[in-house]
Amino acid sequence: MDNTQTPGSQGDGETAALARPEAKIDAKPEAGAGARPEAQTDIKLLRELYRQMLVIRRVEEAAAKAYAQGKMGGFLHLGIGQESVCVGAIAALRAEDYAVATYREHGHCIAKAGATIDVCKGVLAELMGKSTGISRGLGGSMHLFDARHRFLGGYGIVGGHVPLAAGVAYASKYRGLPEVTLCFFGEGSANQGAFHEGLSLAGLWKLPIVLSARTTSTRWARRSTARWPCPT
Ligand SMILES: Cc1ncc(C[n+]2csc(CCOP(=O)(O)OP(=O)(O)O)c2C)c(N)n1
Ligand SMILES: [Mg+2]
Repeated sequence: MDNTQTPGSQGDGETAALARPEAKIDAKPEAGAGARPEAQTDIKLLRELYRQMLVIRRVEEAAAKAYAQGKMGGFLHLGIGQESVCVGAIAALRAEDYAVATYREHGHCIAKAGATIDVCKGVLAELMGKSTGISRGLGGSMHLFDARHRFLGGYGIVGGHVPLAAGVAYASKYRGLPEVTLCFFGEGSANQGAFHEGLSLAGLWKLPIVLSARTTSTRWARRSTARWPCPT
């Protein structure tokens, strides 16, 4: 039996999506949004990208509603308005490539899996802390993880995920595998030492990593100009 499969994962979609706790990162990745090397900027592709953006928007709207109703514990950091960033960038990946994101990662997780109904259910279940969630209900909003589609988090420590992504890229290079790691970060990451260490290692070792910066001047905390010595 393929070790990416679990007893429930070959049957109906609902069980299949959620039954992935044993998934191994080394296992053959499932085809998701990134699995389209032949993709061209044609109307079919644009329609698919728009569909994915819409799916992410609807999931986050549903999450916001559930959060307001007290159905979710902890924090809920939405990426409404930024759907195109994750969908567009992840569309350039292949299934074997990795994506690593920040704590505002719902869209990235959904896009890496191709915005299927299964991944949406897994994400929403995770936000509600259910054992059927994509991280078995142990993570919640900031800790989505989907090894099966090579989405490796979801991290709450701002900037701390950059060296982790560099480590993933290092592993690919060390093993001689033609994989790329796409690491998303917000401008807030640039305040963290780990961010600079990660970039330094990536540059020194010429790692197969792509860093995608997203400036959101007024999101979680104060405007970035209040935290930065120069405008972003
Ligand atoms: C190391 C660390 N310091 C502080 C925080 C508190 N914190 C949570 S979100 C945030 C702002 C992050 O800004 P950015 O990375 O640009 O993400 P955005 O909210 O704009 O998407 C901060 C400072 C944290 N989570 N981790
Ligand atoms: Mg920001």
